[in-house]
Amino acid sequence: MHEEPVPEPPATPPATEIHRTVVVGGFFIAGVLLLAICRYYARQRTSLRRPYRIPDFEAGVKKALAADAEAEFRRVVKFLQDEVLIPIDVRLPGRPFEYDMHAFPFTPMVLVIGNHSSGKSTFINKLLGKEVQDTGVAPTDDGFTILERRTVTETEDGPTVLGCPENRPYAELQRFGQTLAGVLRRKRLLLPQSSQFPFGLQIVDSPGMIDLPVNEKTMSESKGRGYNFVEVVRWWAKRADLVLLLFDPDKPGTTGETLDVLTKSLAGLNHKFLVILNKVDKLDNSVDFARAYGALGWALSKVIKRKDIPAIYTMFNEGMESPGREGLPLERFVKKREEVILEVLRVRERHNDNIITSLEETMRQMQMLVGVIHRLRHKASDRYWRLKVWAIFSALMPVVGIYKIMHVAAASMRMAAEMAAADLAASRAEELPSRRHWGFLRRAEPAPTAPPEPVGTAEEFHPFGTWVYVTVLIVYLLFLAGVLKMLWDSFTQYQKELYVTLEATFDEVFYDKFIHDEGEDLRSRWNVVRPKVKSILQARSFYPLLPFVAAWEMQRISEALQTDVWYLRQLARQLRQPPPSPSPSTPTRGNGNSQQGPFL
Ligand SMILES: Nc1nc2c(ncn2[C@@H]2O[C@H](COP(=O)(O)OP(=O)(O)OP(=O)(O)O)[C@@H](O)[C@H]2O)c(=O)[nH]1
Ligand SMILES: [Mg+2]
Repeated sequence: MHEEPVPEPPATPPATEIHRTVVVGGFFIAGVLLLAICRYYARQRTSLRRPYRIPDFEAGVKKALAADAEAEFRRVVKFLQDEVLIPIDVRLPGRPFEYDMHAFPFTPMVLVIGNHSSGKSTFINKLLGKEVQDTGVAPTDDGFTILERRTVTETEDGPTVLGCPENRPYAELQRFGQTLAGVLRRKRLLLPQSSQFPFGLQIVDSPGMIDLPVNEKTMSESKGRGYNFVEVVRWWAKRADLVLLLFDPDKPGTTGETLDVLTKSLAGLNHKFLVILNKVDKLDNSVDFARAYGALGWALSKVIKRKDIPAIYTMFNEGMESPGREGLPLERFVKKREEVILEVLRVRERHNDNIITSLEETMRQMQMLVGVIHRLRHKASDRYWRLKVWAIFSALMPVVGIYKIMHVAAASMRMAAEMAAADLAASRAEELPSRRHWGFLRRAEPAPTAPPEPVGTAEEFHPFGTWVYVTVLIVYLLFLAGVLKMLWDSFTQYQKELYVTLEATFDEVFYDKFIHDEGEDLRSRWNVVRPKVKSILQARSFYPLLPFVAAWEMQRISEALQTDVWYLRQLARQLRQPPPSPSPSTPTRGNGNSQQGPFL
């Protein structure tokens, strides 16, 4: 009978193997989970956690934009400053971007600067429709006056302005000292109904620039003004939405303070200043005009390093032309003046755009600064490591050399000592036969072979005295100190080289950008960033320890530039749009007076 084979039960793995698989699997899963959690937290830390939501523009922008665009605008600007820029800025020595941040609230502002007696105060008076500022041929204004339209007339002194809660950035002026506070004032004015000057706009009259050559030492303190004029003007220019830069035909040159203001105070702010050649009514003929215009254009081309010189507005102040005087036909210049006035009146519309432009520029400047600092840091670290290897090599090589020399010297001295001992023994042995000569009288003895004097083992053998070791050690230490000093000198020299060749480092970092048209833009930004980089380098004497900014921080700036800045522009556009037309029952006032509410 055929018997069916009984199938064997499947082999069950031993219990220990199951146990091991479970443990390994458990560890693996736990590891993966841990990694995921770490990644999640790293993402959380490094990504932009916005307190606002950027609308999905694909799905209808209009519907998605914030209801209170003004508040949203400020929130976005504040978030980008607090979360993206300030954390990097605080780690940079001297906080180079501290005064580039915006503080709210701040009323739109026009700054009027120029040579003394170029007609600044006269222009402002005409604009206000009231003789508010003193005018005169001699230098008249010695300080900064903020003028604003209000429903009552009052004048406030500097300290009151600095603590003004309606314009928070003024508090920053405190850093320029008491003297500036002493020459700062604000005039709130009740203007005639006919005045075209709107509510909610500030215009700032400034002291005339002295167009005389000044020496380096007096430049920073600006001819005894008691405060750093150039820096103060830069502060105003940065905060302003429009800068009017007035020249008059008598002094169209750009020397002294004017030169400083153009090259330092207004650097990188080309987009918001208007160059005005005022008082053209004083020119007798077209030859004089061409000369004055040409002189100003030539002088500007010297200080504004751009291919295209900004347009020069040629005008004269209203009512200043002498009646019946034969000169240039003035109609064209009246038109130009109207253009300038229009620019002033449009400033409130541009205010938010200016904030965005300035914020974007600060971000790009920070990117540029960090890029250059990184390259310098990398170069310096690289050189430092190479020198460190040299230092180790120079420290070890003599040790090996000295050890070898002393070893060989000790061995040869030991050999010499042994040979001397053997010689001694041999000579003693030679003396023995003379004694043995009489040996027949005694019992015959084997001739003793005298052992050589022991010189000790290699370890016990000390051929050199302590002074030799001390001398060798001192020589070695002196040599080492010399080598280290030489290496350190070469490193500091290299650092100096890096400082001097900053331009080359900048070119290296941005070489690919110069292929495109961005080159000129980058160079003008570099003019602003360069002094910041230099002051960081001066603050850190050891470049490998220059501040480090992580890649994700830079990534956040790029992301903000791409997304948030664009969102801000949408908000600004919404804010620019005229408010819904008022109901017929609501009375409106002309000349922008309808917006006086919050500024009263
Ligand atoms: N011919 C002519 N004279 C003008 C014009 N604008 C101003 N003035 C005269 O130039 C002189 C100086 O004018 P201001 O307005 O005081 O000049 P400023 O730039 O404010 O001078 P400072 O405050 O000293 O810097 C005054 O006598 C004005 O009357 C103009 O367009 N044409
Ligand atoms: Mg004046």
